[in-house]
Parts: sequence; C-alpha cells; structure tokens
Amino acid sequence: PLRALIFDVDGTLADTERDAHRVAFNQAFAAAGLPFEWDVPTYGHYLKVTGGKERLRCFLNDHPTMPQLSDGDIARIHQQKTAIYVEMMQAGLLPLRPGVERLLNAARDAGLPLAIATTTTPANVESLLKSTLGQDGPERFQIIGAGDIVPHKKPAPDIYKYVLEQLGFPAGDCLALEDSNNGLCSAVAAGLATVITQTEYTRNQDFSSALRVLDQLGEPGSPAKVLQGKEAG
Ligand code: XBP
Ligand code: MG
Repeated sequence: PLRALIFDVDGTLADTERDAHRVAFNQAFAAAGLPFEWDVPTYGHYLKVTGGKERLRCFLNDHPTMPQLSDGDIARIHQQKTAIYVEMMQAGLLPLRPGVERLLNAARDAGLPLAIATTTTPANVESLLKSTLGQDGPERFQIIGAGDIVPHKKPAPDIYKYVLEQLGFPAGDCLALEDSNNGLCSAVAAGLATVITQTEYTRNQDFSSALRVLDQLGEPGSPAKVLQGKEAG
C-alpha cells in the first residue's frame, strides 16, 4: 500500500533556484561587498553541491583569487541570503509548479500523509508553503525534514531516512517526488521509489533509477499515472 508522499522542495514543489535562491545569493553577496555574482549557468553548475553554505564554500575553493571567507562569514552571508529569500516568498511572486497543488489536494482527500525532505533552510520551506498554500500550508505536511537537521545533505540518504523514521513507514510503502539527480540518489539510497519532475536545470541529468520521469505534474492525467499500482491506504 502507498502510505505517504515525500516531497523535495526546490525544483519540485516550486521552481525556486534560478529566480529566487540565485537572486537572493547575489543580493547577499552584494550587501557583503563581495566582488562576484552567480549568473544562470554558473549557478546551474554549482547546484551539483546541495546546501547554500556548502555551495558557496565549493565556489570559493574553485576560485582562489576571490576573497576567502571563514565558516563564520559564510554562515552570516547565508543568513542574510535566507532573510532575502523569505522576503521574496512573502511578496508571493513564486507559484507552485503546475499540478502540485492538485496532487496535494488529492492526497489530502485520500487521507494520504504528506512529508518534506529537503536540503534547504526550514525558514525557506515555511515561507514558500505559506505564500503558496496559505498560513496553514506547513501544517499540511506531517513531517518537514529540512536543512542542517541531518549531518550529510543530499545525495546522502540521511534526510529521507530521517523523514521515514519520523513517519514510521517503511520506504517501500512511500513515494518520493524529486527534480534532480542529487535528490534521486538520496531517495533511492533510502529505499524509495521516486518520481522525477525535471526542471530547466536538471533536464539533462541521469534519472535512470527513477520510477518515472515527467516534465511536470500538470499534464492531463499525470498525477493518476504517478500513483498507478500504488493504492492509497
Ligand atoms: C536544494 C538545495 C538548497 C537550495 C538553497 O536542493 O540545494 O541548497 O539551493 O537553500 P534539493 P539553502 O532540492 O535537492 O533539496 O541556501 O537554504 O541551503
Ligand atoms: Mg530539488
């Protein structure tokens, strides 16, 4: 039986990376007086590293001529980036991806528990869910596993294992929804069947271990297809 749906956030619930996270990073860099910014392809390259602080560290390692920041500096700049991102979400300009709200509503009507497994900062998840689903958006999810709650971010399985443990369901009874190879690796390593909805950034990644690869959930009939063979209950 299908007992729960576990959603990634960035790229899966909403297309947050290019126009929200990337822009928030650049505004935080500018506010800190840093002499670099991430254009769209550069950001796409560094999405190979999950976690904003880890992404910035990797970029600096690759660019030894740029100012080298301490972990404390990175944490402060990242906090500023989170504040900027949360303000963007509160402005309400970023929608959920097509079909996402319909699937969330269908799951609620079927009594199917929902959970979140993401590497992003908890405040980001909360502000996105509130701005798109309303003030009680976060409460639609039984468990929200996010950010630094586990030591190893995706592609490590830790965040999915944590969420499964909290849910109390075996991996074989749950379905993960992801958009990236890092997310897919994480979910599959935790034992989860995974449906991919690709984004502009992840279109050319390897999804050979996915249960199904879709452009989006908004095509006619796609949520039903996703749930084929896995009855709610
Ligand atoms: C999301 C991430 C995050 C976001 C930024 O990956 O890697 O780092 O890009 O969020 P996934 P923070 O969708 O696989 O969970 O800056 O809060 O880390
Ligand atoms: Mg993602």
